[in-house]
Amino acid sequence: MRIGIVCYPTFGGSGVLATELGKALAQEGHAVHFITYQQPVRLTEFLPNLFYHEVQVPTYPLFDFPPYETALASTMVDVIRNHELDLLHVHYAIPHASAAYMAKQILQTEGKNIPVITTLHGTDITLVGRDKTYEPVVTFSINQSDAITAVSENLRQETLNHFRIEKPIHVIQNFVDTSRFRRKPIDAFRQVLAPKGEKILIHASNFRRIKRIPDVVRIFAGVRAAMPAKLLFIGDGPERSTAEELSRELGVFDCVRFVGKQDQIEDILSIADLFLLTSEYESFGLAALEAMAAGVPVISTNVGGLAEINLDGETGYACAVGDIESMSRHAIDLLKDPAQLERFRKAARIQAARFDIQHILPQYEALYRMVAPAAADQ
Ligand code: GMT
Repeated sequence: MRIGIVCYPTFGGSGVLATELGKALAQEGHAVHFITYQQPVRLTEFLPNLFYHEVQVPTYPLFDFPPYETALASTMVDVIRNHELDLLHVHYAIPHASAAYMAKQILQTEGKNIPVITTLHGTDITLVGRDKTYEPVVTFSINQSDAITAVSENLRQETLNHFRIEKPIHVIQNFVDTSRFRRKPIDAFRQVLAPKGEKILIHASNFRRIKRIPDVVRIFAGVRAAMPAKLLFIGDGPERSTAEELSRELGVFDCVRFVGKQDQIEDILSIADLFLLTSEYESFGLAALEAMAAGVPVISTNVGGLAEINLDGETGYACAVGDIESMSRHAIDLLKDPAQLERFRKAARIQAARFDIQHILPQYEALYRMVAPAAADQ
């Protein structure tokens, strides 16, 4: 099939998932066209049937806010016309679902029906989408989609609780490629970061408030008081300076490394002993799943879709939001017991395998066949 994928190109989970999906679809022989304003961060390899169309947003002195959504809808129309796309799969409702609706309407005047699938990822529903400023457009454009998916059962429920959705929401959970995300023998790298055999804890995110970054630092300070340990922060964002300040205040700054945004996160995860995810909410928690695939147990909160992936007492521990004491204690107990840590590692890997891309990709393909049966028959 010829598939258009619209996503945010940045380090957020929805963009990562959309890009990995597009790459996997292209490997299956579909022609995949990414439409967004910048090359997606994980779109690094060349495949003959993988295309990238950059949305240009011309500026004009009149515009305080250049109209990205209009430019995006126009680019969608252009790509659909010129490449005869069979369907459009948009990730993150705002503003992708409404731009897709606009593109669909324009093409309908030319007698072309382009099916639109909207995948809801999280904050488009739980935070931003619920804001009164956006809610009517979000509700309308989700309902106008030919199919709707949510990345976890929890997000499906959240959507139904807060929006008047008139269509079924299909749950297609996020996935990981376990052949890529796995434990790799890169001890030399570990040696550089933790030369004295210190335990390595990792947090990866976009450092937004919802991630409760100070909790990560406090948990680490608890661990550091009990044993030699290092904390690696992967990613960047608004709470980074808070993390730096707090780690100075708690006297652990020398043991904390900020490694910034990383493309090869699978290599870094390979040296980790524990992954920390302290969010106030996660619709899914893709970063935790990727860590588990690399055999890293997860200490997380037990909110949203996290409970669907991190099995408390088996693949890690899932605690109440803000319960720093329990999270530190679990981390210390696990790190002090190599046999138990090994059991958790294996369980994490087994659990991640349930979300392997091989199981999830066919679910998207089945949905594509449902919304565009004629194209699927070709
Ligand atoms: O807030 C983020 O972490 C980024 C955001 C996004 O849309 O880029 O992530 C959301 O989508 C991810 C992929 O489906 C999920 O794994 C994250 O849990 C979700 N974030 C939240 O719900 C806060």
